[in-house]
Amino acid sequence: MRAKAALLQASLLMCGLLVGCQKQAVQTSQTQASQTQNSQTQTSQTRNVPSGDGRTLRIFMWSDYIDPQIVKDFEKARGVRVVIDTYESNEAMLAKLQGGGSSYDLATPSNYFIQTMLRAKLLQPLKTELLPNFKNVAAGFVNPGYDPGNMYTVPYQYAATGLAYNAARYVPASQSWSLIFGPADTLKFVLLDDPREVIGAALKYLGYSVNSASVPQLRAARDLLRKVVAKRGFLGFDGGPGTRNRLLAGDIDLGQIYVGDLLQGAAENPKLRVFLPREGTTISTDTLVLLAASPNPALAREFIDTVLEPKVSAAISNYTSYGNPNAAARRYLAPLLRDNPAFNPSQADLKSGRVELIEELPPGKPPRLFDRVWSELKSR
Ligand code: SPD
Repeated sequence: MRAKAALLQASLLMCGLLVGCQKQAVQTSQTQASQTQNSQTQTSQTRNVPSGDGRTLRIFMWSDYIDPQIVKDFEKARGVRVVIDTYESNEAMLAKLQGGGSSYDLATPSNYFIQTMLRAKLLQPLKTELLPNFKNVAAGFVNPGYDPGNMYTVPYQYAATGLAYNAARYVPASQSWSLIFGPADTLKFVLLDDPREVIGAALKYLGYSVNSASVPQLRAARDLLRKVVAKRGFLGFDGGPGTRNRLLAGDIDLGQIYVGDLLQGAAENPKLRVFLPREGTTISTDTLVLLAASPNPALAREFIDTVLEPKVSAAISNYTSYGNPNAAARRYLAPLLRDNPAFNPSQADLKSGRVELIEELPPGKPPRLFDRVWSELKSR
């Protein structure tokens, strides 16, 4: 009973720390977009919202991010078709949506992209009064700093970012970013294809906030990363599932990865391990949003409300191994996920900022510097 109460308390605290407490500033620039992968479905998108047939729902989401059975059940229950295209980064998602040429109903951006998408007029109000299951969202995820009043988002899943290895190939001697950011060049490794994660990890390693807007601190992170990407052992940038597959194949010693993507693979191979480096790391919440160009907003809301059902929400997290922001779903979550410290960072780590929520950067010079640093690293 006491253990249960402690778990609940920890979850509530984590929830509170995961929504951010400040109103989000407006970001004026975007990191350079990478190419969207795995996109198979494209239809024409015009400035006028196309009207759909109400029978096909198109979702643009992070890869490996939903239990396919949930999708099949929804299709069967509603007599509709669900088409899912995937992306590996917020930047790729934004670039595709801004470029037009698609008619998605829903997407799953991270918390720190919401204000950017709003400014780009990509979102429409969700109207939570039309979502009876919104009541299941854990209190700490309601009315978040990145979307006051949950006008445009419901929380979908969350995860911290860690360093992963395949213990059958290599076991690190420490749990530190210095394994890849230090001077040694003996390990093969990849970094996430995600500017906020890569620059954020460097900032953390240097003792700064992942949300630092200090030009000298960002320059220090840039100088460090220049050396890191010049190492012989650096094998490039990759998405979460790509990194997991490279670890499974034994191609790399270490990979920066969203914890959920690694834990998904650990079910297949228990030698896959992940840790949160001692210098600190990032955490972020992905959301479900209704796109302004949605041809089928009614069907899209039905899907969102289904995802908010306790058993459905838990089934998704049990499949993906990502954190779950649905209070009513907790009792259905796999105990293994609830107990993994990399999955559930401790209260102390969240409070101290060792595990820090990525927030949108304030407008102006630092985001532009951020963009330049990322462009340079990618074009090395
Ligand atoms: N395969 C699912 C990946 C989900 C990643 N979450 C976003 C983290 C953004 N920093």
